This record gives sequence, C-alpha cells and structure tokens, in this order.
Amino acid sequence: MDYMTPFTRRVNFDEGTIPDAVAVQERRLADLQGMFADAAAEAALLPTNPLIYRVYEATQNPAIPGQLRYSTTVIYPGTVGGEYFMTKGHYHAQGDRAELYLGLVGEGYLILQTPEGEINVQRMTPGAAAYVPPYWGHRTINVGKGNFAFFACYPADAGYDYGSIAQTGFASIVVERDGQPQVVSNPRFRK
Ligand code: PAN
Ligand code: ZN
Repeated sequence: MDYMTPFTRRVNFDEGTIPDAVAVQERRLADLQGMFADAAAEAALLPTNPLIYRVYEATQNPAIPGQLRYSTTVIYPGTVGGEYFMTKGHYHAQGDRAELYLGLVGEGYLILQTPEGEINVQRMTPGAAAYVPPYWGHRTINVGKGNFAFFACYPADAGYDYGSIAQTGFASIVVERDGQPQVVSNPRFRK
C-alpha cells in the first residue's frame, strides 16, 4: 500500500485566508462578465476590473474517489448596480458530490439551485456550517460591509461545471435595497 503522508494547513480565522496555500485564484469582474443582472452597470465597471474574490486552495489532492480537498474563499465588499459581489457559482461536474461550507468572517448568503430551477438561500455568518447537498448548484454572495470569508471541504473528484450557470444564471439574485440585502428574481434568468 502506498500511503499518503498526513499534513496540516493553517486557516487564519481573522482573515479567512490560508497563508501557506498551494494555489491562490483571483477572480475579477472580467471573469464574471455577463453574470450580473445590470449589464450597463457591469460594462461601466469593467475598465477598472475590480477584484471580486480570492480562493485559497489548501491542497492539490488527487481528483480520485475517497480524496478530499479544502479551501477558503474571501469575497470582497461591493456591488455591481446594487447586486452584491459574488462567486461565479457552479454545479459539481460529478453532480452527486456534496460539499460543506463553514462561515469564517463577515456576512454572506449561500444561494443554491437545482437543475430544475428551485432556489434555496442560506445565511452564512462565522460558525454557520452550511451543507451543499448533491446536485445543488451553489454561489456565495457578500452582503456585508467588510470581507466575507468561508471554508469549504469537498470530494476531490467533484469537479466544476461552470457552463450551466454561465448560460442560465441563478433564478434569484441578491441586491441591496435601503442598505439591506434582498433576494429578488433574476430578470436575466434563462431556464
Ligand atoms: C468552492 C468554490 C469557491 C469559488 O471552493 O469553488 O468558493 O467559487 P466558484 O468556484 O464558483 O468560482 C466550491 O464550491 N468548491 O467546490
Ligand atoms: Zn462546489
């Protein structure tokens, strides 16, 4: 038996970062082009191409059954035409793979959607352990004034299907109304 060597990575609970991450991915507005409901507001912001979020990957564990990977995501505060900064969102390429999120810093929403377009929203604050069941697409949204960060642990072979979300969007979006987050239907949702 070729045993894998155990290891530990430290999560910074104040920042929501993984300082010794094996990879850090940056997602800017250009990477989310076409995903915000207000196309004009998105186009107006595009020249400055703001940083929306970073993903700190703790591992590059092999993408095979039985292995796990874990990471943190830090979403910066801001809106595009009143719609809060958010992740691209995805289904798992292997749809039956679940995932666990744990809120670390700030306040966010986890919005989930079935392939049939059913929506579910979970509020995430530090300590909230939110379960993403098999088959639900998922996106996180920073609805606070500061950074929103969470930890994620998922089967290493889950993979990412970004294409479905890029095509249809989520049926609901989260916008700022009178300074408060509000879940409203997405005018650009294509089923
Ligand atoms: C998370 C996400 C991370 C970034 O680790 O990948 O928060 O979101 P996007 O992948 O949608 O850009 C996860 O759900 N992994 O499966
Ligand atoms: Zn996922």
